Amino acid sequence: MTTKITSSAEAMHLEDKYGAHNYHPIPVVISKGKGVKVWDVEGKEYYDFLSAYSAVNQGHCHPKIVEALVDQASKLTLTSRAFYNDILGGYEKYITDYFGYDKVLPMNTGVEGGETAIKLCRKWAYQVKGVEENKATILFANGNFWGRTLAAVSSSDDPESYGEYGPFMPGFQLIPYNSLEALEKALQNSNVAGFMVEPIQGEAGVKVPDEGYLKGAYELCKKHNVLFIADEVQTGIGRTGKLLACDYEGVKPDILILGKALSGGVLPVSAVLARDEIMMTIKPGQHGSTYGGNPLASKVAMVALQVLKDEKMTENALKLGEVFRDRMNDLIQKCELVKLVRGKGLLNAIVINDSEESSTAWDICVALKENGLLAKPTHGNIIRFAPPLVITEKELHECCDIIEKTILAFKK
Ligand code: IF1
Repeated sequence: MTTKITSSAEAMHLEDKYGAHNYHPIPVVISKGKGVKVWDVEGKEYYDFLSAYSAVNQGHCHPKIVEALVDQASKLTLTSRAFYNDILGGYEKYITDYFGYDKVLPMNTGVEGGETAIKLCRKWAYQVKGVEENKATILFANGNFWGRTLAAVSSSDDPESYGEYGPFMPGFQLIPYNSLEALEKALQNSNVAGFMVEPIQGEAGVKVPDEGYLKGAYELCKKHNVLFIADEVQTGIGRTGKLLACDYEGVKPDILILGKALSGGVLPVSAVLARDEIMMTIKPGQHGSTYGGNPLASKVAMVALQVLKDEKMTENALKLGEVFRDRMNDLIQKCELVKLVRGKGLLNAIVINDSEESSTAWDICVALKENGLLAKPTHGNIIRFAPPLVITEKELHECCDIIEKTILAFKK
């Protein structure tokens, strides 16, 4: 028999007792979501300013996405790739047209997208670039985050991520983020096959590189015959006020990784997009996944991308991002506790004026929760604010009022 949860305390107790302790959640138990709002077990209403780490860009339980899910779920959910299905091809055409690539390789989670991109890049290095076998190097930036697999933690410089998980994957090299000099230096090695980078570093605390960095990095990669791989798992799908964050600099990645909001938060769907020269290096049997490209995910992803366009969510993120940062800059004038606000579109963070080790950012998030707004600290003293892109200007102002009131009243 399953347990029916009747209180938040009971739900938290069960997770604590029977679940691995690999997370430390804000103490709120969500049982319902709609658009920009969620409700806890007791019925208290909150604005969601995390959006499941930007997976719910289209808003919780978007009616058209849920309709597609339910409709397809009652017809066909999974065939594996041992057989064709009648949805996948249409989805592949749709998403490659949407983003302007020759081909897509469908996977499930964001980290699998990253793994796929690296495997593609290595194949390309050996077959097309002509790197000697087992010599290919992939460059990553310090502060990167692309998931939890052994390859992903092998490229991490955060001890929280990689500690005690060794031995690690060879052939990876870290360089400073936002430094074209460091990239150019690393590119002197002719075994470098790719540079994988987040256009804005999410986990590192919404770090926005200098204007011109992405374009410069792309051009350096071109000059040295190296693939520019963009991890847009968090920044993509309208979040930063453009369809892709790379669009700000007119950069078209050689390999593009998408995840999270590709399904509008309904189920794990990721995708790797590339041109034929790269994608065709992987032959039948050389990569795949049981669920990748399943008809349920394919249908959901098409609708999730369609509603983003139809409802102009990207444009809304661009416009309301300005409003949000203006409001936070006003707040900075009024209080000592907030040092700065940074971000693009509706991917923003405030930096709290305190040491990285203090619990201030966490305590502010708990106070925000009490006042009806959910957010989560990242890297010590930074709070990320990333509401669903369907938020209205009026709602955003209401949320900024909550943030302002909470922070002005905050006592350590
Ligand atoms: C956790 C952060 C966000 C990502 C980028 C790939 C992936 C992610 C740029 C992997 C995943 C997550 C996963 C989640 C926390 C989280 C996160 F706080 F760590 F930084 F979003 F901001 N590329 N990000 O941000 O995607 O395999 O998870 O689908 O691991 O606890 P995934």
